[in-house]
Amino acid sequence: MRKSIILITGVNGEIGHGLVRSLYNEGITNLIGIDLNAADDFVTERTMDCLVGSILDRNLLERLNAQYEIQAIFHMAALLSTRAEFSPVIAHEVNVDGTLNLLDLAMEQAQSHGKPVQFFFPSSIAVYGVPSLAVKKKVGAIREDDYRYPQTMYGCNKLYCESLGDYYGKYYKRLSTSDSEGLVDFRAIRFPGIISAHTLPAGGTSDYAPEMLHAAAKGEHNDCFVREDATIPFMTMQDAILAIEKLMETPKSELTQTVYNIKAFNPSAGEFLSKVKEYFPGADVDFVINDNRQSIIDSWPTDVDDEQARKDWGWEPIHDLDRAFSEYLIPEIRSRYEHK
Ligand code: AKB
Repeated sequence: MRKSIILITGVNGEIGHGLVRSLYNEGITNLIGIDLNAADDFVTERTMDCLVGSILDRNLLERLNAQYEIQAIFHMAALLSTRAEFSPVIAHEVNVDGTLNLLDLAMEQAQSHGKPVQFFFPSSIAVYGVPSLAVKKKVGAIREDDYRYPQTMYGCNKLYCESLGDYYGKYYKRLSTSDSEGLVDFRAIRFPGIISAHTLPAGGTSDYAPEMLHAAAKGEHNDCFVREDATIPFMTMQDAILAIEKLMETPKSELTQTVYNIKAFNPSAGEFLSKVKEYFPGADVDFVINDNRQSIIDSWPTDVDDEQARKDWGWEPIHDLDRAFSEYLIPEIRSRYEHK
């Protein structure tokens, strides 16, 4: 009998860490991780096994396929938006081909054990592209179907993979005689920028907010690469994990979409800095604008409409901006750096 497991790709990354922390605390012990880098002690102590390797390595995925019965895949591995702009072809390989490999693994597994495999895909506000700052200011909270004109390789990859997931879930090989509908139970959330108290992001464009906060907590200088009025939605890592778990627990019959917006708060970079200064009055931050990264932020919406997530699966964030700082970021970040 193959052992039943839950697979997390990109397990050593920010959301991977958050997921491992939360699933382990809930008593889930059959987690298998994959990451390009060896997992750190936090992750290895909370997982059954962590494989070092690439999601592009079909032999590695084939070994997983043979060895385990996969119940669910949380596919977190990706090259984020800033990094992807430096290596668009590699980004496409990792973000699209890698996702295709995992969707295929999910389908093979579901066909072999005869039960649907749940597949979680973290999409992003990067799928949106608003044409100008004037439009960005005017449109306010945008719905899932609006402004899907991504201006980054990462955004293009995420948008396309949402469609791939839909294809695997609903239309896979529709000309064949065997019925595969529903075997891959694909669900996706378009995340805003995520702020964790425990980890720092790498290679994203929303990184300016968490970088500012962590630098202040460490007493270090920070150059913020966007203007003070730059505004996109954010949420805490705790809320991001809550959302993933809530969406994945919801019976499929209650979901009217495969892809959902969610949001929590959307301060400008200047408002975020003011909040940081309430707790770290000495925060040493200069606004040193990187025009290229700024233009990516300008193409992302100020706000998103998450009405459908609220209706279908009861989405509601724990943290608004004030509570994010007072209840999560500040207590945890202080204890993190005090213990270093
Ligand atoms: C990035 O900045 O690339 C990500 C995202 C918004 O998806 N954090």
